[in-house]
Amino acid sequence: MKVRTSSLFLVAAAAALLATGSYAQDRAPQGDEGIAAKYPGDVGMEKDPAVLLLEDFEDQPTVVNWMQEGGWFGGARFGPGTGAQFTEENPVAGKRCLQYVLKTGTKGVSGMFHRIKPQDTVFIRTYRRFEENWEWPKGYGPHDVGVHGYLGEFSSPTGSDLHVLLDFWLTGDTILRIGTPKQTMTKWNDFMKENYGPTPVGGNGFPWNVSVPDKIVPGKWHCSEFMVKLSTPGERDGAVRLWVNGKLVSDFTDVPTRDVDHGDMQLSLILFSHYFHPGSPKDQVHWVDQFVVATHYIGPVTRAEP
Ligand SMILES: [Ca+2]
Repeated sequence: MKVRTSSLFLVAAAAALLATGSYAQDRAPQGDEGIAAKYPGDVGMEKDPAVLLLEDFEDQPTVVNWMQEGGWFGGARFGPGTGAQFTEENPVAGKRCLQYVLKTGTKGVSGMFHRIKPQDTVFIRTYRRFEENWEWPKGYGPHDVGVHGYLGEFSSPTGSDLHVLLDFWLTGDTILRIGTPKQTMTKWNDFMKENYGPTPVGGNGFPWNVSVPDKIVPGKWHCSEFMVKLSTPGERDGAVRLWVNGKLVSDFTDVPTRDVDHGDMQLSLILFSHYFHPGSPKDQVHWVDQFVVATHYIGPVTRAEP
């Protein structure tokens, strides 16, 4: 009876929230509630009006000059000898994925960049797999991907006016970090502690305030997605969310991502990095696949009905 009363109360509360509209607007989607559900295997997803970029590595990625639109720049090179080569071994979807070959001490291949049409809200989904005998570097990172906002010239990934970076950690954890070195807010470590409580792996990473994410399992694909919504200049109404394998783990809607001096700043640059600060402890490989940037929640790759 107690359970029943409680359930009824929850139903009534949910109905009340839906009636006000606030719950329906603010609830973060999860699982297959995104764009990917409409495109099994991600096939044809690039045509969706919400999709800004789909890089599935099925065809040769387009490489352009620095800061040009329509492709990857920043030293993007592929093929034998570059440390980044295509393979047909175990892709997430399609026939191919990209394999990174790390030699002992290597930090990774050069970070690739891609310009998107400037946005206030961006979702980024990526798949990553580490070899079964994977050994984590004994230090910071690796970074995985990032999104940047800046005014004037782009300086560097961590020197831009706003950067939100998806990182992995040597404990097999997934975390989102933020930095705004040229804005009013610079001390994110303190801000996190004072406003959001202890962070999972320290520093400027957002806590997992919704659920604990799946650990990275070497040999298995790990799906991460994050979103950044810019705040009204000078207000604490920006949003940052992180999903791991389709499950929401971090959800913050009071983030000051844009100060009054950055009213014209938008999200315009994507970083595809995979950078290990201390270098790989041995020769080993890892893979990426099905990278998507969109204006709405994407979700994990879905499969066609049998
Ligand atoms: Ca693929």
